[in-house]
Amino acid sequence: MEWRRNVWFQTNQKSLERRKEPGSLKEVTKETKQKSSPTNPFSFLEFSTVASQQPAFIAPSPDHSPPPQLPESLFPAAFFFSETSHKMEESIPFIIDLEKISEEKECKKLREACERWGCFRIINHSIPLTLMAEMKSVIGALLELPMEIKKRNTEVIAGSGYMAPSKVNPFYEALGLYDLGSSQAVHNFCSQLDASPHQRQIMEAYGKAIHDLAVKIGQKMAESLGILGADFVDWPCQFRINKYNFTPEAVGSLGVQLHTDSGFLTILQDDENVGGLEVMDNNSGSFLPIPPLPGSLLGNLGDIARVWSNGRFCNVKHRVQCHEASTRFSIATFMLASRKGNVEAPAELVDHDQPRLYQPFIYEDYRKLRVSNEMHTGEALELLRIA
Ligand SMILES: O=C(O)CCC(=O)C(=O)O
Repeated sequence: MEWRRNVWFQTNQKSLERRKEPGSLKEVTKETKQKSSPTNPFSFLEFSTVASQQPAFIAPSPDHSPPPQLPESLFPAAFFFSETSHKMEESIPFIIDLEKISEEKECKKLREACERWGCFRIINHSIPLTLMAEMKSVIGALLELPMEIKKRNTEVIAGSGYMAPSKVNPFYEALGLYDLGSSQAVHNFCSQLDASPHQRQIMEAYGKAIHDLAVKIGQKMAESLGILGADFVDWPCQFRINKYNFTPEAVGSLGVQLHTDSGFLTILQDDENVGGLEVMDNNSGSFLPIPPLPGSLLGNLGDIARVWSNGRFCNVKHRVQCHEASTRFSIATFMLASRKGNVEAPAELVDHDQPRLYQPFIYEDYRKLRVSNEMHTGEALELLRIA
């Protein structure tokens, strides 16, 4: 354990030094502020910055052992405060330690994160660090394949296959599959891309581990609202691997536009070196950068989480900004909605004081509603609102 702590402290020092350099996140944030103009749609937004240093790379153990159990005090990066107010009471209770999730305090923290932000970091999640690192290297190789091979990755549902760089997102491309819980779907994806036996093995192991994790976190989110026995095992998961080809010209522009995820819960392995993800604070409309926290994952709540919780949980608006000319990768697992029947809040979450907010609907219909109306930030929910 000692050597891991040493790696952490040494690299963390470097990270602190880097933060002071021109071009660091803080500097770029300032620059973005200065550059904003009446023609910039985001010019009214106020940026906040990270209060303290981010932990650095934690070397993976060679034996697929569980992630190191670092105490929360070693993860100060998860606490933010507003650059203008500097009030620590605005900090986000943001890190969820899955090893402690059966404790009341941690479960309450999960509920608060879901209600206030719709977003939280996950530590001690039990996905081996080596598997995460190997998966990153597999997706790097798959996204390097020639275009004609990547184009074989066709859609099963809208948006589930290959996405080439486009006019809207010129620096972004992605490969994907529907659905991760199906070994046949994973097999088909690997075959489309001529994956090697090793790449298949990693995809299968990662797919199973991350699917199980999404199910577990879904259950804990439900428990945090007092719903026991909610079962997410059969909820389909869309899977997407993202690459951001950030060139020097891309600096200052968006890698992915502002959006909410349409499903219930997204588990994101964001790039451990290259930041850029920002979430919107629904209270103020300002953006918070989410700096990398190596070895952790991120939980993002989508539109279905808002409906299922009868308005208690927040669907987080987020986007990816290019801050540096560097390739960024991320791996997203979207747990969508129940395969059977309607999307609706369980009866336990509906009563006289909190009447049902949304009419029950089929998830696929909701997805089409979003696409056909070009409503990418959850506005389509308003079309289904009944209270
Ligand atoms: O790359 C990221 O960090 C975010 C990706 C994302 O928002 C998405 O895939 O929906």
